[in-house]
Amino acid sequence: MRIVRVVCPRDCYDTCFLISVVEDTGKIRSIKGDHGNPVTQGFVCPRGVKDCERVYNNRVLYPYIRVGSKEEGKLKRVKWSEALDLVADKLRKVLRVYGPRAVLHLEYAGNMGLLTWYFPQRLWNAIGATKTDYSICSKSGHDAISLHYGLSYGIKPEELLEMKLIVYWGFNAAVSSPHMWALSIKARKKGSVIAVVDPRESESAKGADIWLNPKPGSDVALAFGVARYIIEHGYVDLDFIEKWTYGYELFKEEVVKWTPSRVEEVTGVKWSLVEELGEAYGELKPSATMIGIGFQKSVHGAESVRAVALIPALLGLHRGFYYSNSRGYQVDIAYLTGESLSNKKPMTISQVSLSNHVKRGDFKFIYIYNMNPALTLPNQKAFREGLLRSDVFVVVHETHWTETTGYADVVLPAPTYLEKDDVVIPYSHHYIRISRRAINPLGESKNEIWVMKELAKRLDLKEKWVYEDPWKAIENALKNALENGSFKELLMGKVLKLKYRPISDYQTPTGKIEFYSKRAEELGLNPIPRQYPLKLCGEEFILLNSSTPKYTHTQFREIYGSIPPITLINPEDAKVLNIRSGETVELYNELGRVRVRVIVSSSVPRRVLWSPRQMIGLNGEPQNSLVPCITQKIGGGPIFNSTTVKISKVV
Ligand SMILES: Nc1nc2c(c(=O)[nH]1)N[C@H]1C(S)=C(S)[C@@H](COP(=O)(O)OP(=O)(O)OC[C@H]3O[C@@H](n4cnc5c(=O)[nH]c(N)nc54)[C@H](O)[C@@H]3O)O[C@H]1N2
Ligand SMILES: Nc1nc2c(c(=O)[nH]1)N[C@H]1C(S)=C(S)[C@@H](COP(=O)(O)OP(=O)(O)OC[C@H]3O[C@@H](n4cnc5c(=O)[nH]c(N)nc54)[C@H](O)[C@@H]3O)O[C@H]1N2
Ligand code: SF4
Ligand SMILES: [Mo]
Repeated sequence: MRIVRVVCPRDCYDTCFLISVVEDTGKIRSIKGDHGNPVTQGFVCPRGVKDCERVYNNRVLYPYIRVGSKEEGKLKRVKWSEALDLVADKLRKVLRVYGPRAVLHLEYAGNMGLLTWYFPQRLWNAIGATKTDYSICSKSGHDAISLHYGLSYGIKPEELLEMKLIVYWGFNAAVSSPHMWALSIKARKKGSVIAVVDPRESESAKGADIWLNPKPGSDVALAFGVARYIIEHGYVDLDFIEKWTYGYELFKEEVVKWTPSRVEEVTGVKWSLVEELGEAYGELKPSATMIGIGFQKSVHGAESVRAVALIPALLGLHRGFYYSNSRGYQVDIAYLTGESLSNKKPMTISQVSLSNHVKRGDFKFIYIYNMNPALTLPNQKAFREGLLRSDVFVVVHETHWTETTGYADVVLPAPTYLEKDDVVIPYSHHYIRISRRAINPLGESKNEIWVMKELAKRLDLKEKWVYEDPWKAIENALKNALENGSFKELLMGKVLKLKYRPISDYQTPTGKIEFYSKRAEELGLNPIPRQYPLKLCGEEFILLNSSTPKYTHTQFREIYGSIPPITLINPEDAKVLNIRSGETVELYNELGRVRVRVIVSSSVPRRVLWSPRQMIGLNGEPQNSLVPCITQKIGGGPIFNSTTVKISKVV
């Protein structure tokens, strides 16, 4: 039996240090938590622990190419050389006839490893292929906070232990960040108070001391209500305001317009609860305002993030929020991807509205890896129609069989993180450690860099940096990024810390926290966050959807089965519609129809439904066939939590 130290590379707040226990036969027996990381604390979530099974389940093990029509979806196993020759041949032809803009590489954070996600992009940057703007997840919130703070980094997870108040705002950490949640529970044992702001009674809301449930999308009004209370009760740190901020008086003018009755009317939250949260903020210091990524995925989600992020500044806290700390580190990602090495200027396209472009046939060659877009992107109908076009060639490099591999002309087998060495950069804590290969790659799976180099050779690419030794590239990318230790020590398995930008540096035009954002003004955006009217007409419901404990997006269905096709509805609404728990309904709008089983539950408010995200309906339609390709004004993010649907009973 051997023990191999690995790091979970999934798109997750926690980036756990783990131990894989490998039998002498070369089989992984179990995955355990590793105590080497103070934030991830040696325990594993229901997903990480099952990676020892998922690694052997539903795997793509060999290269395949399509035979027959796309609709038939038949594949035949081939040799690597045949698959690569075919891919290179198609790519060459598309480049010759249409140019690099007609080539799209589509990936996201399925595995956040530097060698899995970033380095392989050198091929595409050398060609000048079209890329996406990575707007599907957190971008709007980053851009929102940047308007007031410069970069969006905030408190470090371990600081939670020192907090007297921890506010999870649109952040269901009990499910989406079990380790930061565990730190918060530890803090509570020492007397800290946990507050949750969420329209529904989420797992986190159930575990909180204070719960406020505003109507979806009414958080600017709520944040302003809280700010008003803080201002009116003398809790504002005026010395801090003077020294570190800009535009407070203008902000205050806006905030005081939010009278208790106006806040109650817009948010649906009783003023006494707003007072309770305001009082907690005023009295309990220091506090952490934890802003969810899920929170910003609505039409005006970025505005909400802006308003909430400004609360800690009133209290005299430097960056007293957490959203994602990825921009607090100085890892040279542009070097890794080759973006800063290439003299080509690739076109960047919206990831959120990509389906429309794919449907229109803007791309003739699409290379997909590290993502399952045929389930996770908005407007699935358009996306899938686009992939089925006869003039589009689709290559998918995957560890597992997915909906997306079902649309591929070529499927290439990839090893999972347990089968390759890598380094993962977290987006919450700042600890890094090399993740070592626990077992040899299964079947004929080949890693992303190998595939990239094989294609580069076939295309006869001359750029030397495409063939750079990947570990040399990591060393270069980390040159200014480490707080302690050296690259050599990293290779030896030591735990290192990433250097963090100073907490009181503000990269704004004034160099201060800007309550009134000068950059927003320049860009033609509201300098002060604004509450937009909530629109919900006639029989419409808002369909909230968020993460569940057993799945990372569409992963782990191999272990836990399908993501349940269910929707939660408030008892009053169920009564009006004459629907009972267990019955089947169709959620529909102009884009699609998705059948689900109903669960009547008072955990959701009226006119709000909740479903696990990325489920597939009983009629085979994915949830995201209901989601439009609308992009947010700030940052171009998605609007999953503004999806509106009507309900019809299926009899
Ligand atoms: N188990 C698990 N964990 C994950 C993931 C996973 O797939 N599974 N994915 C990871 C990724 S990529 C991401 S982006 C994060 C997301 O993690 P979170 O940021 O926690 O996002 P969600 O899970 O969507 O939960 C957001 C919460 O916000 C609430 N909400 C929705 N609209 C509003 C609103 O208008 N106002 C307020 N106040 N609240 C609102 C929802 O009801 C929900 O409870 O999770 C990461 N962690
Ligand atoms: N309805 C709805 N849809 C959403 C959201 C929502 O809230 N609601 N949230 C959005 C958000 S925040 C996000 S982040 C996206 C996530 O969207 P995706 O990134 O598409 O989500 P996953 O299902 O995790 O897909 C990752 C894929 O990468 C593969 N993979 C894992 N490791 C490796 C590897 O080492 N190599 C290769 N080649 N492949 C690997 C996995 O097998 C998996 O198929 O979904 C978005 N979609
Ligand atoms: S999915 Fe997240 S919480 Fe689970 S093991 Fe991986 S990093 Fe940790
Ligand atoms: Mo995400």
